[in-house]
Amino acid sequence: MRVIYTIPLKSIKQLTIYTCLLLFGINSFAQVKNQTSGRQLTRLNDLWLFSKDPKATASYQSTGSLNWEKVTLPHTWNDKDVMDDEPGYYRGVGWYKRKFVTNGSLQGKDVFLCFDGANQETEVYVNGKQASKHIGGYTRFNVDIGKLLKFGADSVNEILVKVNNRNNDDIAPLSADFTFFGGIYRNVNLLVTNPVHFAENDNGSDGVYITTPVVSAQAAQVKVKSMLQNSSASAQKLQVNTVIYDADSKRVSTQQTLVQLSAGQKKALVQDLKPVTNPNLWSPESPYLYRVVTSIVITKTKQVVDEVSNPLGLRWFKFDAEKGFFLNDKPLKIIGASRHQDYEGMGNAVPADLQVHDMELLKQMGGNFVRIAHYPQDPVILQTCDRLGILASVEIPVVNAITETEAFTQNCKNMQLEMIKQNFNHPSIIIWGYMNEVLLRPKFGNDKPRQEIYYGHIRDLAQMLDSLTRKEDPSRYTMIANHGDFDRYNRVGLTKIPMIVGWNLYQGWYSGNLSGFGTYLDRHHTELKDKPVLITEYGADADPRIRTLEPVRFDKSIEYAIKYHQVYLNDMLKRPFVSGGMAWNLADFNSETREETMPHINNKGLLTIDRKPKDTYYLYQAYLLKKPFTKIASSGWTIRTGVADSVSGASMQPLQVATNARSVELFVNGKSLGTKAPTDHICNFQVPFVNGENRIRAVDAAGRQSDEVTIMFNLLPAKTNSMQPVNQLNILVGGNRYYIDEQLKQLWIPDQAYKKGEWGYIGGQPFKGNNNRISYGSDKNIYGTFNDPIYQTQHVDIKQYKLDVPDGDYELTLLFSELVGGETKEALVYNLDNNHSKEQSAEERIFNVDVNGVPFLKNFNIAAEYGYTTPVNKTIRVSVLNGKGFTVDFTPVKGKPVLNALQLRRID
Ligand code: GCB
Repeated sequence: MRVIYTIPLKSIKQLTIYTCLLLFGINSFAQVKNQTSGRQLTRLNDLWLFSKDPKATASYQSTGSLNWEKVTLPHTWNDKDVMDDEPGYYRGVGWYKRKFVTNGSLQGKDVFLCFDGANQETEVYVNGKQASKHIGGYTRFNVDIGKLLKFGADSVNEILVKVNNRNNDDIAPLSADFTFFGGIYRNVNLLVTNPVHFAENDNGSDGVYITTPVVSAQAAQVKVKSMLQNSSASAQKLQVNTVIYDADSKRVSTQQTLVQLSAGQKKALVQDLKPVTNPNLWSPESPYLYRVVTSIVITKTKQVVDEVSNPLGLRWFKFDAEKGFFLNDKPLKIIGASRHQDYEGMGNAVPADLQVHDMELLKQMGGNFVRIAHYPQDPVILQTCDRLGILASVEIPVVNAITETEAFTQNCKNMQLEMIKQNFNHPSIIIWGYMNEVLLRPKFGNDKPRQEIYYGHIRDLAQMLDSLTRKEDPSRYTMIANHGDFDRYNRVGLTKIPMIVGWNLYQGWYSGNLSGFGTYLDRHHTELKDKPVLITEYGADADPRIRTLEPVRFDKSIEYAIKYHQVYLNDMLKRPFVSGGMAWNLADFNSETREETMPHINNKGLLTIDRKPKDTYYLYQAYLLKKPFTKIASSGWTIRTGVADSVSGASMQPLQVATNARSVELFVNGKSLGTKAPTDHICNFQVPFVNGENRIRAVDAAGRQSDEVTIMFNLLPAKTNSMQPVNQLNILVGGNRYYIDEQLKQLWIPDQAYKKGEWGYIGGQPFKGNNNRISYGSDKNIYGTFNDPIYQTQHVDIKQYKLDVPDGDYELTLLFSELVGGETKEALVYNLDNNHSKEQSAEERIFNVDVNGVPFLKNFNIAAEYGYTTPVNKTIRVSVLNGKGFTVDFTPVKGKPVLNALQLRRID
């Protein structure tokens, strides 16, 4: 594992190094490993030029004519186009180039460009000659450029990199619910070594592999395997020194071994170190790290020619099919989340600090595990896991399907090897994975014999990857993550091959109901008795802008998501055979093909895509944290509206408090509402909201933890036709949810059937899209708005809308969007009971709208005038007189009239 050190410019010697770095054009953040170690590793992220102009697909020869823009790495070319309404994003070639000035000091050195990740096919050219080609977007690769460089005084070299993120059937992933952002989206480093060094060409690793064959509370055996390389023209007598330092930099074990390497030879050396006695064990509560420093010394001159440093965590673990997971002989329920690597507005090109912060947020949530899914991620993730004590699994991106070619198999094999070798020394890793939901929508559905052959290829690939993994690293477990089709995975044999079966389960979301989750777990326990199990995914969309008093499956409300996670957590926690589970996902992430309430974003995250905690995150804190925790879970819902009770004058609405205390007392504007004990870590209070400010304070039983929030309440009079003016009403017609428009700070409220003295629809029924999981509304992208949920619900066949409001001048806006028809889009593969392929037939819809008897919209045809799933707002100014309020009449000309939302504003 490679570590980059910052060295203060103390001595003249170091100044020389710094000068030399400036010559390379390396920015002021450049960091350098102490030169006595013999290697220099410096960041090379600045001063790149990038081109993706139409000629960008051209060959190397024609890159001279491209239009170049200045960029700094990490960089992706898809940060913007994945968010527009145009389906698809650029998947093709992008070129990067950079000048690289050398002086004589590099002569005789080995020089490598180290790419932490570029998606996904990368060719590197130096001074016009191809230096390498790498396949796969998620692992590191080192390119030996030394032989292609010019070394004269101030020689200018040109590095040119061609990156291609096109679809390539021979490279995983083929399809997935995430975006395949293109570019050099991780750091690039320049590595300069002496000719004798730890091998850089062993699958992108740093050439040192540490194992701990036996660890107990009394002693830990440590074995270090080093890949040594002599690229000089003469034989070398060497000494390899390995030292284990404890966290106080005290040497706790050392080993010196003499080795001889002939010219050009590469050799593996294994050192068995003297056991570390009474080791400080590594665990989530106490992530104690030793360091293993391995150096190569020329015997004759005593010169240290190379040195690498790796973390060492001493721990042992096991998965048991009956009793779950054990770390250092103690049972430990694994609870955490999966993580994708992108961030709002940045795509996958995310600075290290933000990535580290993700792991900190996982730790602060009380999580002890991260599933790094569906692909290996930036090196800082695992470094942070080691440091914070977060256990981890990593996997290669074989997602949804495979290609039955030799090339696909070989690429998978290389990815698996790279993943294992590059991350081998992280104590946080306990599992290597290699497939996710690979039988989701198996190919050849109409040709069963052919499908059996396909299954056979999947089985062979799984077997090959599993055997390879066990051979490369017998100290860890292997895992496949399956979707919830027990019989299919069993029949194909994928539940037998890995050491752990992972299930991605969505009962109560994509299919079935919440009680199906526990039933599924018990089925595993009965039928796969000997297989340890992890719930590798579970989750529900949670749009913090959507709230409801009546949560139902697929309403995307936070309230449903809380209910969902409570059930899943309870079911996992009470079953010892379930080793643990990982919520899908730590944070919302980009998935370009998704529509729903936040187009292009999968919002199952416990955090938003810019990493703000959702109430579900607080729920996890309440379940997992040992220290006292109390948080008002409805804290994101700070603007509310409701109708006043005619007796009390206030409006009763629920408010949730997440806690790990025995009880919580709630105060509203200083007055106690009493104390409540939580159910599944949530206290449900009914709060009598008054108009204006409601200062809410929750205090735990012991008075140790409290939380406060101020909720602005817009109290509607019990009767809207009372003399009290109604300044504004925003109604989501055909829906049962509240929607917070964050930009305008406005709240949209659920619809109701007309009640005298209030408002509501007359006739018709809520629109229901053509899939079984959705209770009302549509999940289609509404073009050109961020407020999709305003237009995604609709009342169909509506006869009238009445609003009984006092006399006055008003602006009435009727909001429409044609939700039926338009292009047939492919169903999202995960929606297993959704069949979008049968798009509801779009019969022509033409209707008239009259407001208080005056024609407003005549022969209104939304689709013809505006197109499908497009927001349409129609505003009319009306003076209400004689206590008549509003009557909006909808008269069909053809088909059924609709209304999606309604806004009333008083303007006098
Ligand atoms: C899954 C997939 C994951 C999706 C997730 C979802 O089963 O493994 O890639 O993002 O479901 O949210 O649909």
